[in-house]
Amino acid sequence: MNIDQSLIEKLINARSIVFFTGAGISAESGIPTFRGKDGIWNKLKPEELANFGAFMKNPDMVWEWYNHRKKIIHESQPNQGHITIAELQNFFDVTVVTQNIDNLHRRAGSKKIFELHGNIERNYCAECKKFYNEELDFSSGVPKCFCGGLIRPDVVWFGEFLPEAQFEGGEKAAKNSDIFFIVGTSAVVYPAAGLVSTAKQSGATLVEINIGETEISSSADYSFFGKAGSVLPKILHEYKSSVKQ
Ligand code: BV8
Ligand code: ZN
Repeated sequence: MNIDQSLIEKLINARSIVFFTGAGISAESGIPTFRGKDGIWNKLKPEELANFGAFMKNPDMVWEWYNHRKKIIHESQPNQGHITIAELQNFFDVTVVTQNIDNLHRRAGSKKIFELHGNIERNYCAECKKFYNEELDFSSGVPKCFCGGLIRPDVVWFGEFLPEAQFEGGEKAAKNSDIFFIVGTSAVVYPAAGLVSTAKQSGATLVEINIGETEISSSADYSFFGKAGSVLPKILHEYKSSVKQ
């Protein structure tokens, strides 16, 4: 796969770049995506698990599912996709705007991260919003807060508003970006997917990296159809060798 020289030119003149990421960037770390062939949503319906009503109706089942995902995440490592994005901080003002709750961008060394859909490593009381980020004890069922409220994972469920500061931060970054990379997302969940058109309307160059076509392929200026863990290092390599010349 060759990287268009015109994109490398744009990178050489760029100041701030944004990486808008989805489950696809963590696939090579062994974390199942949602809609891929072995995607989570093939087996379980999001409305059955990733929403507040389901949690209040059956908190044990919902926690069983999040603890299962947390175990997979703890047994996984950031891959070359996450690592390359972190390394690009040495050359650009890089902002990560992610839909992933897996904390892998942070573990890879990325500093400026907006988590639109929360983070599985944090928890809070569904009643009084008190945070509980230590390891939770499930020996007597779903853990409760001092106030008696149920403790839930700090993730955004369907029908819930996104954390304002995170979404506004992502929106601002999209508006100020010279190059807006869209990596490993099917871009169907809103309002997150709306950031693609926000960046486009602000004049950013859109670069899609995905193993297949998506909803936004038609509006991308560049589309690289390959694995993020191999395409991103190639782009960094091409950039480095161009700035050296
Ligand atoms: C809300 C956290 C206000 C929990 C998640 C407008 C139009 C239509 C619907 C709506 C709308 N506005 C709101 C809605 C409703 C809903 C929505 O968008 N529904 C969709 C399904 C149509 N949105 C909401 O409910 C949002 N809240 O709007 O609140 C409100 C309030 C009251 C009433 C109404 C509105 C909240 C949405 C957040 C839900 N939480 N996650 C958890 O993780 O458990 S969403 C979750 O699913 C992820 O965070 C992510 O956002 C999404 C999955 O998408 P992707 O990450 O892209 O993953 P996917 O598997 O789909 O795709 C992977 C891609 O990677 C593929 O393209 C594949 O080809 C590619 N790939 C695979 N391997 C690789 C690769 N690419 C590169 N390299 C590889 N190796
Ligand atoms: Zn409480």
